[in-house]
Amino acid sequence: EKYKKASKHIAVLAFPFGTHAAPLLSIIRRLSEASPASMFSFLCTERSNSSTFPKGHQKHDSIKPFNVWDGLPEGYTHCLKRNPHEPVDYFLKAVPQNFKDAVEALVAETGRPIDCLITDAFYYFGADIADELKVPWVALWTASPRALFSHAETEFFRRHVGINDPLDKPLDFLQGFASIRVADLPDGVVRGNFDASVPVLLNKMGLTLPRAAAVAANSYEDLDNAVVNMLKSRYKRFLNVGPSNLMSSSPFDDRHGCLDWLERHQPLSVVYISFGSVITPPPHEIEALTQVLEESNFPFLWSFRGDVEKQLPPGFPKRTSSKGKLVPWAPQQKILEHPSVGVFVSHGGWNSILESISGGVPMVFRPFFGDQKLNTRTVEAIWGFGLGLEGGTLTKEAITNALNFILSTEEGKKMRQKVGVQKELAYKAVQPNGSSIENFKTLVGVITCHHYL
Ligand code: U2F
Repeated sequence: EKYKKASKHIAVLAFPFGTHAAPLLSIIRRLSEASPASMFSFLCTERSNSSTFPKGHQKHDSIKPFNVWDGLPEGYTHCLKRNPHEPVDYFLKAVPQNFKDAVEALVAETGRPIDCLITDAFYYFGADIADELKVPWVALWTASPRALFSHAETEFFRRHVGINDPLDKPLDFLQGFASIRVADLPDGVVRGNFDASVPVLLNKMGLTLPRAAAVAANSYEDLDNAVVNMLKSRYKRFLNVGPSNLMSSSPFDDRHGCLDWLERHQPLSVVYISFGSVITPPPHEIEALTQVLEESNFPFLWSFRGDVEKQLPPGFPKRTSSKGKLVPWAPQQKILEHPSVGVFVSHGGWNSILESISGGVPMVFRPFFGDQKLNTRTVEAIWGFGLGLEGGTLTKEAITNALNFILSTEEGKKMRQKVGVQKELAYKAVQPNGSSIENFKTLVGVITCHHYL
């Protein structure tokens, strides 16, 4: 019934891995508030929908989740031992047909055609589906504008970087990239397996996004402005509408008492550690990190996604219980806003960087895949509020040096000042008349009016 009465029916195609679906849903919630007469159908896998949509989400009953096939073979089980990229490869074999089938079923079930298609920017095929439906296509990029630019310009990078060029060769042939090196570019741009499923997807995305009525990104205009301007010249509309964590207050769960624990610590003293939602570092790196934490005096809060009994040295949690806290999941955004946190040890995921900026916390990086090396280098060499580990991995010496640098030196203080400046700019972007708010209004116009096609 609601579908029949709705002024617009907007189909949303989400990407079910990493932290993609949650920021997309957070933007959809804001769009729904701005356009309350529209109905939004949010298509993703059952597994992703069940964690993205909190139980009893009646508050937003104009956003309905629909499940698409995840492409997994019968009986496939998710477990820590498996390669975390395996379900992604299966899923990418099922697209775009699973989405096409689901959109068809959705229209049949609701009796309501689609008026606009919003997709994760990964889904280059959104362009064709939208053309077939004769509706505008809006793409949301959930990582940094600079990573997007690297995929948009993959052909250009491949022309300028030879297969035998050294990994530390600077990309000084491109404005704004002189401090970035060949090794920092996302996987599959100039190195790695070009035929792997994600590089193929991102390369096609780079070629297709100019067809989108708008490309929205979870960032703000003042962060990496030169790159933002280059993207604006490539797309019909390139709209930074973030940081999404500052745009809406999402509910948080502190069942492990992290915030109370932080209350008991000195300002700027705590090391917060999290490697995001996909990765657990390899055993020898975990061991190096646990040794540093045992031997040093830093209080630490570690969101550890592995098996504490099996993956941490025996007795580690007990021996460090007076100065450390281990939890399986933490209210990260709130933690980074807490005055006790002095540094964030991270894998360099984009959401983590935005949340660290919003909390004014300098970072130490151990990047793993995708955009994480590029993010690390950008924060370290261009924005100056974080450090990549010497040698790139978690070793005792590299961790100790980086933590001491940030927590106990004058240069570390300067990093905190620099991230503080970004924090102010981020907050400014989301204030009334701020750039992200204005861009958001344009986005609302695109999804509610047909003439934007
Ligand atoms: C993929 O990122 P990840 O999900 O691995 O990492 P982030 O982008 O940093 O996002 C992690 C989110 O999970 C939250 C945290 C972030 O919003 O606040 N979180 C939490 O609430 N509690 C915890 O204990 C731990 C994390 C990919 F791997 C990256 O390379 C991309 O940059 C990213 C965006 O496309 O997606």
